[in-house]
Amino acid sequence: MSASESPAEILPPQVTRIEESGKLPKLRVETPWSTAEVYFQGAHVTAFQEKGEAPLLFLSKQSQFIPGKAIRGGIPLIFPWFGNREGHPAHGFARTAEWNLVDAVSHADGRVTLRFSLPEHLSPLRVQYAVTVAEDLKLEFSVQNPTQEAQQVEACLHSYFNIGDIARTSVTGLQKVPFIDQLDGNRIKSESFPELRISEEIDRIYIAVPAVLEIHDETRKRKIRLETENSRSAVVWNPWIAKSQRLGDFGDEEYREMLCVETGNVAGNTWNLVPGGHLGMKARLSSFQ
Ligand code: TA6
Repeated sequence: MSASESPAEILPPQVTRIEESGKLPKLRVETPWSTAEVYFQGAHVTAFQEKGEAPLLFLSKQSQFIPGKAIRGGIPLIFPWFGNREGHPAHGFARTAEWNLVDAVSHADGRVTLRFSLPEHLSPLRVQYAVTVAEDLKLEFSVQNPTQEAQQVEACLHSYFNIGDIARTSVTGLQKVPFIDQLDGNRIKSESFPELRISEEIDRIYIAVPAVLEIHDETRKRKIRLETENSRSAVVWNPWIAKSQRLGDFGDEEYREMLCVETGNVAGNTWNLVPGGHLGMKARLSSFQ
């Protein structure tokens, strides 16, 4: 029985499994405030949209939805490493693995929670991920180390946000925060401006970030708020023109309508899980005018 047919799929009426031939199986969630979609591959949230609002997340029109290939957009789960690793998939294997659905719960107040677990044969660690859909999107990622050795891992919610125009977008909350500039020899620099604006390719790993970051989308007159717990890193990425053209699953012009602000614990903030240890991180994504 594949993970997407796990017995836990006694789904509440707000959750529908969609399995079209030749396509990756996914769950669609309807709440009084919003809709969402989550693929079993990677426990990958690909859509979240409040009723009457523009989608919160960006999903490339050229994403390929091929088993074993990361979906371009939404919220890829980066684990157990961030970045490239010789002979292994970039950003770890979690985002291309088929996760098990532990349960789908419709709460009395209308919220819906989907809980996923990484199949045990893929990692000696016990990894769980809960997605709660309401007027906002809550994500909780946790790792438990049942082994007798300490384990070092990186974990990151690689969130792609849908914006009206990158030229009229800024990120606040990063002023004075040091960052690793992945486009300049991984030099350590410091953010000097209260508002980060983007006019070229950007690929920065901010370290020791505050718990609240905001994306100001001037075109849509909306702010996207990221509220995190136990996430000391934030990665800001936009491929801009040249890299967009090199990416096979990303439109040449799509850099204009997306921005990655990824939250987690990577680079200098790698998690050290002692034997029997447990670590977790949370993110609440919301938007407001
Ligand atoms: O977001 C940071 C980053 O590491 C960038 O360097 C870029 O490679 C991006 O992730 C996307 O990576 P992917 O493996 O999904 O193409």
